[in-house]
Amino acid sequence: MGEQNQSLESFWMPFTGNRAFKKKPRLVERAAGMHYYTPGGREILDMVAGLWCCNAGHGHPKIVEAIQAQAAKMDYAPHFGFGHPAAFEAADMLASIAPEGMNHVFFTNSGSESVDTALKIALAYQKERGQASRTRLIGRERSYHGVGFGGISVGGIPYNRMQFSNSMIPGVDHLPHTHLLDRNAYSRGLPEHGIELADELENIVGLHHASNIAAVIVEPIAGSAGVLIPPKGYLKRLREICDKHDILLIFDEVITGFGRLGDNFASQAFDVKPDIITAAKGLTSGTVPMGAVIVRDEIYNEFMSKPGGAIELFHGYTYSAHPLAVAACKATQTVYKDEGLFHRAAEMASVFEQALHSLKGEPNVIDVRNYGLMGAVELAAIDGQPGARGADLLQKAFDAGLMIRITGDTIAFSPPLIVEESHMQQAVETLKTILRDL
Ligand code: PXG
Repeated sequence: MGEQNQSLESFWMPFTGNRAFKKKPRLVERAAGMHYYTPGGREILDMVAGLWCCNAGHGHPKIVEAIQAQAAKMDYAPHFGFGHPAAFEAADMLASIAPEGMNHVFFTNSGSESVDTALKIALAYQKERGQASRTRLIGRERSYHGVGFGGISVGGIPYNRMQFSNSMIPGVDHLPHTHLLDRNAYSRGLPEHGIELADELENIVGLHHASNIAAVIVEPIAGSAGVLIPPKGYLKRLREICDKHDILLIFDEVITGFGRLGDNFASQAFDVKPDIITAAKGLTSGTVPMGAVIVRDEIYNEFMSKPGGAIELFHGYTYSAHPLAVAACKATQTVYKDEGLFHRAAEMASVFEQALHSLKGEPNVIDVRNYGLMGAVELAAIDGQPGARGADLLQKAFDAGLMIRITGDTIAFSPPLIVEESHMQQAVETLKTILRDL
């Protein structure tokens, strides 16, 4: 069916201006390697890995084969009281790339479910270890932790909370965000200024008392809010303050996991060990929905230390460790390893940095920032119309054969880890042309 005459009415699209989209749709129907293809066959360079997830590139034959073979062998297996051997193997594979001492994995189907699962594990753990008064959760401004009630409550994106403001879970505080444009603009890698923002955690502890606080959750690099990179020393300082007050630290690595920062997880890239990691997206290179929560052994062992064989955690999903997701996860992790894609991401990071920073000085560009294969170019908003310039640019980029992600007036980049220098040059040249007559 052509792009023009398909009915788009029935699908209520997520996080999309439905009316604007349906007037002028941007449709893709095929993908391979670094590219999408429109129904008319036009090639679109994918500089966001779909939605920060297709880290192995599109349509990797080994991942495709594994999913096809599993679909033919066993469609579904229950994991409430039964098990499927491959699911245990997938958990082992994740434990082997997680930071040391984090060897237990709870499977979910998305980043949102991973976040809500992690928050529930944190709360239940505090209760299990006899610290039931530790119920408060601390998130951060401008953070995105998915769309579950837990996730939007600890999250810090005003529009995502606005329609639900009376229904947030109680007992949540927010750290300040770390985006200091006036002090850190055009930083390459970690910005110099802002470590002191972590000390706000001491103030929150001072206000509520540590004995009431369960966990802090942060994205090591905030993705959705426009790639906000932590100031030097900031994450270590958060870890120190959590240790001092016996508070759990959760890293939401839904975007930063699986090579995005040139290492297995941001935890390793930044050498800061959290107590819980949430993951999704790159876990299966976006091929089959799957999420995971990876916990420190002490947390798992606390649940397992009680006598008897009863259920230890009253939580789980019909599709936890779905066989298709497990097959995709195992094949994806094998591809990452065999093809050295995380190492490749680390090697390409400086080329990526050069390419992005060449946009400095173009019309309306007010910041360029990057770490690993994650980066952003921030544009000045049009007076009184925040987001309008970004929306215009998204459309023009698509028309010119380039897929990027826009948050407000910030362009985000997170290319598949197979990206070549020529793709980066193409993206930057396309953007230069558009910015010059936007
Ligand atoms: N945590 C983080 C850090 C995320 O980036 C989620 C949780 C939720 O994952 P699910 O799988 O439930 O969507 C995410 C998701 C964007 C964008 O444009 C980012 C996400 C999702 C959709 C759009 O930046 N991240």
